[in-house]
Amino acid sequence: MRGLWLTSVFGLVLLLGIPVLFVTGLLSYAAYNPGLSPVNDTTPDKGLLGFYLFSWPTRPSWLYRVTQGVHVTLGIVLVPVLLAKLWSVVPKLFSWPPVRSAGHALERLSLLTLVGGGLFEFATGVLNVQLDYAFPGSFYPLHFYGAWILMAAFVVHVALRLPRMVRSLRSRDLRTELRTPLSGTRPEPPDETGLVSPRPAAPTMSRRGALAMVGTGSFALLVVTAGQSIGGPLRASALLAPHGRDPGRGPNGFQINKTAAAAGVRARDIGPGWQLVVRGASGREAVLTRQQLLRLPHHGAALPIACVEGWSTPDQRWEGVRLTDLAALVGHPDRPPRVLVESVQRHAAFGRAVLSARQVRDPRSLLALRVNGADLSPDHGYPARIIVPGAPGVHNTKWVGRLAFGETV
Ligand SMILES: Nc1nc2c(c(=O)[nH]1)N[C@H]1C(S)=C(S)[C@@H](COP(=O)(O)O)O[C@H]1N2
Ligand SMILES: [Mo]
Repeated sequence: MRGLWLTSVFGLVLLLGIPVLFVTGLLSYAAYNPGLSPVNDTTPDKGLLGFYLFSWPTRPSWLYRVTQGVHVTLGIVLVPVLLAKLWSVVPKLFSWPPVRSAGHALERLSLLTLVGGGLFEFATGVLNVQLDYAFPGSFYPLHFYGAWILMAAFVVHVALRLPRMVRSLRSRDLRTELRTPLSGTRPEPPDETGLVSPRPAAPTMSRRGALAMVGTGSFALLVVTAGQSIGGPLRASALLAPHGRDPGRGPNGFQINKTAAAAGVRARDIGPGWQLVVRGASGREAVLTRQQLLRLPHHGAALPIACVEGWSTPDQRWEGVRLTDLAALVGHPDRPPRVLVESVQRHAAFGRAVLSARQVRDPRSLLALRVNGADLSPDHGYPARIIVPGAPGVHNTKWVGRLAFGETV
């Protein structure tokens, strides 16, 4: 079966899919607002590679749900295609002699980068989702730099191979191929690419069989993955969801990233003695108990939680105090600046975040005290948590202890 046509079909799918992964991945990094503060920057020393960064918008509120849902779902769905593509060119990877000329050496090097970079990006992405941040902190730079290296090799590869791919796709008719059973399957004529075996054995599978096998693999992965982002009844089929398929019932019955226990939040940190410290840029401070917070004007917002891991919740009905109202308490009556949010687990990996002025000023950005008509559960951030439209889940800090407007870290 091996030959340029089959390689080109898998190649075409990756040619369409990998740029989508690249763009949604870069968007994910932009969504962290890394330019705002080192607190947000999971990839320090990005240098020139951060040229495209922009302030992440708050509209539409499902923005990160979609970009990151697509990134993770598509990445997982493309795994069988990537493996099939590599299988289809395996003879080339071991061709002998390994280097014939300087030009050939360069080409081999770009292929090594392409294959290595591809395997690396897919492996780190899947491991990060499934092993619950297997490499805390270091995942982001690895995946980010790896993406740029992969894309450089990808662009070179496409530039070199696109004409050949187009020619080969035209050389066989897809519909005819899909009607050809095993008994009618013949090897492609040997060509200069060397993909076709010089002495092909009798086929054990048709080309349509190979396409069906890979397609079924991708479809199966889609079925066990997409539900974690789409939600509703589909969530039950999301067997690969890293945080379980059944988040329980009731107002707080939606996905939990880290439980209070897992985050090391102790009962006394969030008990009756809990207080919120709000600080303004001029140094003005307000200290509020939960009772006092509950007496401030309350507002509602229907917003999702969307995690970098690809899962998300449908809109939840949050209630709490507007960030603009809290800013007004400490000397920012209008146009409040950015805010540093610190949870009671201040020194933990996701215990702090800086929100942009644009995020603070959105009337739907809340310090939420209640969700779906009930108090927040400890695992969802009781006594109070941040909820910001359009932002990645990690910026929706739970167990908030301090808000410092205008503070730069
Ligand atoms: N203090 C604190 N807040 C946190 C986290 C954390 O580990 N500690 N995890 C964040 C991440 S990564 C996500 S996706 C959301 C998940 O919110 P949920 O568990 O209520 O769904 O909380 C965010 N807030
Ligand atoms: Mo997350």
